[in-house]
Parts: sequence; C-alpha cells; structure tokens
Amino acid sequence: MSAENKITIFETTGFPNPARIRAALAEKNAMEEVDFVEIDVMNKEHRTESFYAMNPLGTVPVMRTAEGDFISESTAITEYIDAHFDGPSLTGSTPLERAQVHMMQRRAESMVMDAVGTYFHHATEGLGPDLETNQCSQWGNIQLNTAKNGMLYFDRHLANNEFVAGDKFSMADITLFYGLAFADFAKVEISSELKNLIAWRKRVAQRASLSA
Ligand SMILES: N[C@@H](CCC(=O)N[C@@H](CS)C(=O)NCC(=O)O)C(=O)O
Repeated sequence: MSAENKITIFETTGFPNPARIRAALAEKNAMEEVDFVEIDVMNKEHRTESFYAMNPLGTVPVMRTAEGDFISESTAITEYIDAHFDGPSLTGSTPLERAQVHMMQRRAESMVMDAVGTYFHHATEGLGPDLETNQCSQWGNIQLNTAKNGMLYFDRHLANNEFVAGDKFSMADITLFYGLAFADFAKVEISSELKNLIAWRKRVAQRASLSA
C-alpha cells in the first residue's frame, strides 16, 4: 500500500463509538481527509474472518492508516487523529494536560459510555437475539447503576469545570457526550436534577463537531 492512500475509517452509522471518531475528525477539520467504509453490524459483517483480521475484538470503529496499519479502540484512533492532523489538541499539550485528559476520558468511558453499553447489551434486547448471544441481565443491571452513579459524578465535577478535563474541550468531552447519547438511545434516564451535566451537554452540543 502506498503512502498516498487515505486513512480509512470502518464504522457503522449511528453507533456511539464510531460517532466519537467523526467528532474528533470534525474538530481537526479533517473529515475530507479520510474515507469511510460502512460495516453492516446488524448483518454480522463485524463477525467475519476478514473483519477479525482488522480487529480481533469484532467492534467498530477500526482505522486503517495510509500505510496499512489497523488501529481499533476509539481512544487510540482519536489519539492518532489528534497527532496526525493540525488543529487544537484533543489529548492535551503539556504532560499534566495529557494525563488529565487520559484520566477523565477513561472515567467517561468506564463510568458512562461502557456502563450504558453493558446495560444495553446485557439487560435489554440490545442488538437483537442474533447478535446478543451471551447475555447476563444481572451484570447489565449492575452496570446501569454504575452509569447512574457516573452521571452523578460528572454532574458534580462539571459544577467547577467548564469541560470534562478542565478548561479546554478534549476527547474526554467527546466520550462523555456520546456516552449520554447512548444513554438516550438505551432509554437510560438522565435525571433532570443533574443540572451541571445537562448545562454542559447543551453547551458542547453547539459545537459543529457534535451537532451532526
Ligand atoms: N472499546 C471499543 C468499543 C467499541 C464498540 O463496542 N463498538 C460497538 C458499536 S458502538 C460495536 O462494535 N458493537 C458490535 C457488537 O456489539 O456486536 C471502542 O472504544 O472503540
């Protein structure tokens, strides 16, 4: 594969993790710099030998670099995009900022995004009986509680912080934003008492990268 190939993002429209990549690309003004390939998750295209060769975990998104390397995990892809394209940093510039963004991103992921995902896949019909073949509803409901506690944690955190990782927009905001979008989709209530979280969400939703 030659260097003039574009980066390719393998994604599934409307799914929350691929949406994180689109947001990162939009923040870097790089949407036109990559190709997108749709993966038909509902028809198990992500559970084929050729997909497992790109990502053994069988999840979207996956990125193929211009040189032909495959990267999965939304955070890893975002880190690549952030370093590869010009524009404001999404992962922090100083050692402290980088550590803070990483820490808060991981919290947004495990306390909200992944917790909602586990509830959705294990304690609801999820993607339907063809795809959800290994459900554990008890674990799903425990994670529902994790998600609710996570939202409460971020509500308190955002009382004193403009953004998730301090005073600059970062990939931690992108993860929390799509974690809440996933919550809406999975019908996990975002309590109206979480005023700071709701105000933050309204504020960041105005960014062009998140309003698509
Ligand atoms: N930790 C992964 C999670 C990726 C993930 O769970 N993607 C979902 C779509 S949002 C998926 O591929 N689901 C397929 C399935 O559950 O079978 C990341 O950050 O990219």
